[in-house]
Amino acid sequence: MSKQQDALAASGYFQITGTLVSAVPYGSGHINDSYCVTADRAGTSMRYLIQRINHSVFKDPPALMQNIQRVTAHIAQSIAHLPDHDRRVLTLIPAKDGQVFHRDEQGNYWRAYRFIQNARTFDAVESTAQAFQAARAFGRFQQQLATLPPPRLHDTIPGFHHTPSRFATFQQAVAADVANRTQYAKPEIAFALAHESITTALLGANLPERVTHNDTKFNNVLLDDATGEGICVIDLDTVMPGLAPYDFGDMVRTTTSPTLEDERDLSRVTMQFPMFEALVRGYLSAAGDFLTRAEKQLLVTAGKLITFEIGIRFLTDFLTGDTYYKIHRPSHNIDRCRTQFRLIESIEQQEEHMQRLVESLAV
Ligand code: ADP
Ligand code: GN1
Ligand code: MG
Repeated sequence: MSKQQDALAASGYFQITGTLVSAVPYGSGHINDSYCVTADRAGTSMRYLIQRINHSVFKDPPALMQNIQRVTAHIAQSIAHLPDHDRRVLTLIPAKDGQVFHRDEQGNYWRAYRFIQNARTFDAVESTAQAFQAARAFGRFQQQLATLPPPRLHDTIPGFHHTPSRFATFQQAVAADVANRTQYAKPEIAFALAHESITTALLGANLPERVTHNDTKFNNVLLDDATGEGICVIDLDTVMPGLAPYDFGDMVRTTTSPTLEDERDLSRVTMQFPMFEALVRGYLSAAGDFLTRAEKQLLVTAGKLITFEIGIRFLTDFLTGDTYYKIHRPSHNIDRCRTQFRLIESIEQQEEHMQRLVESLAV
């Protein structure tokens, strides 16, 4: 069976009424497999978002699904009074046996969401209005989850944003050189080694633990087609306890340059100040009230730090033979790494200006 047939077969185990018609690969994520599934219900076409969870990355899919179930239910309850509330949070569709996932015969875990209509994601930012909206949506998401009742969420990937551990793994990859590729990445390895001091900038700051998203890429928020509003935060596998500035940092990484994450023309990769300003304004418009002064002071540092963290993760994957991220060409991971490192240089050139802006807005 092809992967699409697997997805269609898995869809049959969920509480979807009508006749299943097709499953089409969807989105541009690097880890899970996503499909838009269409079902015909009495002549009306209904869409669903079906995903296969990558269980070599997420080791405990039932725990992960329990997190998602709690998080989506909590947000749904808090916005039940709003018009359009069912487009403002993901809604899981239970399996026919009542569970929130389906496990197939090959041991794969699947889940299904209601499809949110009239909204879409973008891989690259096009306007400051989009940047503002994305940041506001991620800020609102943190704010909504500030009231999540105990117990603590599961760590779906332990040490996910423990940057010093990521750095140690990178150093081990250089030393082992299992794929014999260090020869092709000398300038990138040198850049990473020269920037080691960034790795402790947030962990050493004694910040409060919060419920955070941890993968706040620009393409993980749906923007409403009609109004442009950041309507729904998606891709919830990494929602777990974390530090708030990391979420802001990944917005800086993915929502300030006009380029894609894997742009090969590095002269086009640049931290655009107006985009950064829109991110700060959007994020603080939703999260400004609960963030501490220390968290706000670290927003610029977080942008640089997370760009570095993801850069060394791409570099590590290149050096170890492309085992983690999906790649679409042989040099994909080193291309992605170079883009991140170029963005860090651009941030470093504007860091003082960025910090002054944050100081002026973070009252
Ligand atoms: P990945 O881990 O592959 O990035 P995502 O959860 O981000 O998976 O979903 C992939 C893409 O599918 C998103 O970029 C978005 O365009 C779309 N998507 C995800 N969930 C929904 C949904 N419930 N309704 C409509 N589109 C969705
Ligand atoms: C992965 O699954 P996706 O594509 O949203 C990765 C993130 C990285 C991102 C880089 C679980 O996210 O940590 O920031 O790629 N997710 C995981 O694009 O490792
Ligand atoms: Mg995604």
